[in-house]
Amino acid sequence: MADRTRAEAVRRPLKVKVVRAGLAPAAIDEARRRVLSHPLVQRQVKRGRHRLLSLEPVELEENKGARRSRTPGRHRATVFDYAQNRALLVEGSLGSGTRLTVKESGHQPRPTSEEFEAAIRLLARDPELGPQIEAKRLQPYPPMPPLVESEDNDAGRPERTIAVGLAPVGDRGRHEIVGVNLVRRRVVRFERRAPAGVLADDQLCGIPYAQESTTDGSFVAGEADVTVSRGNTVLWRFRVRRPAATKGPGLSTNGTGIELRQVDYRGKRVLYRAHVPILNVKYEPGGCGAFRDWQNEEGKLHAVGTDVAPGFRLCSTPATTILDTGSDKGNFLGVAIYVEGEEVVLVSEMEAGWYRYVCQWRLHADGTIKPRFGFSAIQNSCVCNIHHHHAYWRFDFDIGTAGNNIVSEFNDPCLPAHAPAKWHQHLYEVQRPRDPIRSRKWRITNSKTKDCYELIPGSDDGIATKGSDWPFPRGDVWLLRYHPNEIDDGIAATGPPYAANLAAFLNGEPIKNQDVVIWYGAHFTHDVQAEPPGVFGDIVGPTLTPISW
Ligand SMILES: [Cu+2]
Repeated sequence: MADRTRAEAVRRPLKVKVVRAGLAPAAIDEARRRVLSHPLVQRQVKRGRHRLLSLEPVELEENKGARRSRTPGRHRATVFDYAQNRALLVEGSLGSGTRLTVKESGHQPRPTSEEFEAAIRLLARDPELGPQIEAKRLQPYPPMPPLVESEDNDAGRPERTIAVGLAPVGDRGRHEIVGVNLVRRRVVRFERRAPAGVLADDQLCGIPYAQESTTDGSFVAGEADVTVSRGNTVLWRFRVRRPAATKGPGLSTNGTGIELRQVDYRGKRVLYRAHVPILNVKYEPGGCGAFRDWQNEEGKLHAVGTDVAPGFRLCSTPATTILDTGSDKGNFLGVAIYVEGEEVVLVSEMEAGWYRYVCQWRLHADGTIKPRFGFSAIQNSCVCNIHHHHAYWRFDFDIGTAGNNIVSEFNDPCLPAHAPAKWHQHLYEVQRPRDPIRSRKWRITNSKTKDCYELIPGSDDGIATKGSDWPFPRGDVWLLRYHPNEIDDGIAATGPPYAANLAAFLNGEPIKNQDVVIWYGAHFTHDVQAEPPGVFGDIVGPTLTPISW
């Protein structure tokens, strides 16, 4: 077998086929137009200032029995009514706009690029800041967090106030983060030059901001079916979503990066779904505070190739990101796919305020999957301070079938309770620390077929309890029973809270011969000022590899 595989490798290159799937982007655009002009919505906003912030398909509950997911028929739109400082949640059918329901909400959704632009237009009229922006002494940039608590708070709840960073260009301006209250159309400034929990001082660290467009955090349809083959042998088959198509009702709270579904290797199911639903960052005391990030706002990477489906580019050479080039510039929003040696690589770049994230999946011809997450930033004051990034992958393993999966753990030296055995099975839900001293790793096995994948921690993935920000990271590995409503912890990116609440899923359920989900947290301590020349962040992640297949 090994010899044959090697011979195949020499003979033929990997072939990648990408076919558009799921919703057409036009269906979303059409529904957006219908919502804004609908009489019910118009009646609510009464010609006051308002804006459509987002429109997302309502995803149907996962059906593991179905061969392919069904296309959603309904949407939820969020319209912001500035006159009354409230959000309107508009639900309806994607096909026709006849029956809409409108609910109001005091929740402040994440701002869009359009709102950020509107905030900059208001800043231009500010007598002190306007001329400095006009003269390019100050460069506006999207900071963290994206919304600030406004001081205008007569109604006892925050008014919609967009955070705008103003970075000095050269040594002619003074760094500041301001709020722009879109309800009162007023600039909010802070004594410390920045809202609580962040910094805007003279020191800036990170890569210069390229001011390029992003997918804005709004839903952009982009799904595809990917087949990787060599000769007549299909090695990989899976469904993939671009990051901009991963946030919405039934999908996830903040997006999940590049999401893989129904991943089959050599005709057998490995994973039902694999993604990064939780991402956060915590600063050392005296730096900045903590943030919950989002994983659906695509930023530009550099990719040369053919656009094979909306949001998917099949590349002739490896795509490059900010981690490779140290440049915030790019030419493509979406998922770049390319072959590198024996691996097919899927990669996207994402933005959350000043953070830059890289999401990558590397699928080897031998069945190995390397999920990767990278961390970088454009210029700001917070990242001059040491901080800790945490990415939490959710691996919904369905080895062969959804059920009949078992999880065992390896320790060498063995655990006293299991001596002399190096392997032991986990019967109930549990949170497990990584333990490189014992070379700890896990196997997910189908108890009937004995097909098996191993989850091997990455050497740079950190240990939650050893980090100086413990207990913020909460843990390393969670072995859980599958539940369709446990896709993420439901905490919106605007926070608080910021820490991952996976403990909510941990209630002692049996996991033996069940449908098992493994959450894997990687912890990366980022010291931007200590990065040697040519290093622009770092990338982490575990290895998933077939043992018996
Ligand atoms: Cu960082």
